[in-house]
Amino acid sequence: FGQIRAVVQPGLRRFSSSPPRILITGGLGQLGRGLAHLLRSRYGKDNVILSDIIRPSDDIVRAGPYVFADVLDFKNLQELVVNNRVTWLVHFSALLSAVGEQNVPLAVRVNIEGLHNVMELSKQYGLRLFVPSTIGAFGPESPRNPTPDVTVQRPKTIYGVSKVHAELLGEYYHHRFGLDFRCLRFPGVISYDTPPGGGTTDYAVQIFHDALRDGEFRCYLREDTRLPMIYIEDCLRALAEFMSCPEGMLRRRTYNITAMSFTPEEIVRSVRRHIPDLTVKYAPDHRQQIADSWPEVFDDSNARRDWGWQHEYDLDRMCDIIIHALRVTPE
Ligand code: AKB
Repeated sequence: FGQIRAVVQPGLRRFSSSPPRILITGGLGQLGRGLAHLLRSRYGKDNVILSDIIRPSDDIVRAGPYVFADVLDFKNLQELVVNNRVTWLVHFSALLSAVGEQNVPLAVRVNIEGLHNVMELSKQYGLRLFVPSTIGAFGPESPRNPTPDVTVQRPKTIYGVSKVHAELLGEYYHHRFGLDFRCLRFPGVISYDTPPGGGTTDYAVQIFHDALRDGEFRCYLREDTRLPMIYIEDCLRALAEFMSCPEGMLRRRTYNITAMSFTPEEIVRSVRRHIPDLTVKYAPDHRQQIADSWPEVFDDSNARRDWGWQHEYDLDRMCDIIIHALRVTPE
């Protein structure tokens, strides 16, 4: 009976066994703080440790445990896992698609060597390991509309190559050593209070800030570039649901998930319902070539069937919420 205890803190679900102890790497990127908030509400504040190599602000420290963790330093990670009795690891550290192309050696180190460290550590300590993958794990030879879970993957960015490597290595460690590896391929994630870090889909975040501040938006993709997208709330809920899913429900270790697919022209139309005078200029740059090699529509039917994935936000609903929130609390 030693393991069996009920958690009675207000607002928490009751557990028949101990809640997980979760470490999030790369925690000060676009997703970490929101995920920590969500998981802390489910599993208790002190059971979720946010980590990064960045000096945290006061509100990050106030929100719950925050530690320094360099994913390139195995011993540092090992010490954190041991000292904090970590049982789940969410590995967010990575250079995204556009920024990865600007510094390939760094992307190789962070995205590939960093992954090797967390993978090995998760194997040694029996952790449940979540690694996000991406629409960027596909390339021009993949079917683009729709793109299924299993198909040709020949990405043309170092980011995409590193994510295919993560998917394959994780699946191999699962098959060979029984590692509880879980991976969701995310589309472009849209948030308004945490900036994305150098991706190709970032225009769909930037538009809200530029439209409200200047009434002008310069888009680095062509107006007809269709890409799969998801609102951050849906993305984080998907991750939390997938991580808490009983093993028996999973029929694969890597799933596509998505909520919508739109073009710059379509998001502009949706934003103009609130800001009719918005002016837009299209000036495609190097990111156009990356976007042109990615899926237009993602097939996530396996996730919907196997573990009940369902999105809640479509384009208009997401735009309504973001514009309202940014008007109430301007930057
Ligand atoms: C990027 O644009 O690089 C990311 C992604 C789709 O993985 N947002």
